[in-house]
Amino acid sequence: MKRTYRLMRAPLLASAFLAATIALTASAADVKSGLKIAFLPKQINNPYEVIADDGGLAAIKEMKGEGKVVGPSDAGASSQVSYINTLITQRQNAIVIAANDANAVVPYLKKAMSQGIKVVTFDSDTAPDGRQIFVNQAESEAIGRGQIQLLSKLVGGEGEFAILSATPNATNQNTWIKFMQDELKKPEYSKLKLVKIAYGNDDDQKSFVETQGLLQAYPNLKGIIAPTTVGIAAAARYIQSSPAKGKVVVTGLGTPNQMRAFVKNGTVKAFQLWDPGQLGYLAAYAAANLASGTITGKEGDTFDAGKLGKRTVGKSGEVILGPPTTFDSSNIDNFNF
Ligand code: RAM
Repeated sequence: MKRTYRLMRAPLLASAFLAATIALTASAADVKSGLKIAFLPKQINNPYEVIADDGGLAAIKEMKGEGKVVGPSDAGASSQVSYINTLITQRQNAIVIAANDANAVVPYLKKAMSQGIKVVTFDSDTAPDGRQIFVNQAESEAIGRGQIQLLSKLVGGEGEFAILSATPNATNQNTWIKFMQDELKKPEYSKLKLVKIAYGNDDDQKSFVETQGLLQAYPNLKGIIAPTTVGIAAAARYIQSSPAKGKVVVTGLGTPNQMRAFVKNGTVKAFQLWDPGQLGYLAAYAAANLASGTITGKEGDTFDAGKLGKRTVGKSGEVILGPPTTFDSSNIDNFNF
């Protein structure tokens, strides 16, 4: 009995050792079927999150898993906690979360991981100890700097501008804003002045009212960067029927489908994004590979992400989808999301 035990344990220990020290390479065939994978977006009714979650569900279906989406109706810091607890009780194999706060959810995600549930963040990360992999839409630095470069082009390199962000605690927006502020230090932007960072909380009405407030408080405002799909659509809607139309530039991150009308009627000239559906799809593949034990989330691990091909885990467990696209009247009709 004892001998048998030893014989069985040895390869197990050896493979655990290998997993901890050597990057793993997985192919599509290695993913288990029947995995229970739950998506937990920032907020359930945000059109961006819906597209991302649908991409995730499509991937889970391809892998013959059981996918579902649960989540709060507001993007508040701790609004996701009770959902995480329920997913733990339900013994999901993996949780894929767009975190509303870098820290508030971490103790609960740690509890999930301690029970063998794999955790992937996507869209908005937690502190690194809250997850095994972060699937990032693009390099955060490139997104942040790119937003200032685009605004500068649109306003002719000078003038006052404001940022209309999501919630004050959103990890993704805060990271991008940090890089925007750094980009602004370059001499070529010396005539651009950031006058205010406002928060619309990824709530359409609040974002609309905040836009109105910005225009009242800063009569010389030349531009608004809203690095949130909810914010940019609300800002554009306010501006299209205000005297600021044609005078105040609205740019940021938006979905082509939500922004199309504003581009066609001249309220918005250009904005950026990636394909949120592909983001959710990639996150589901990362989660399924973790849950199948084909990767551990270590730098250099590679896995097959279906139609997105082979992907590699980078530093701090980060997997990157790809560079963002800039949309304007010349290309917006080529995109349908
Ligand atoms: C909003 C959310 C999301 C962000 C996009 C750009 O929908 O804040 O987290 O990635 O905008």
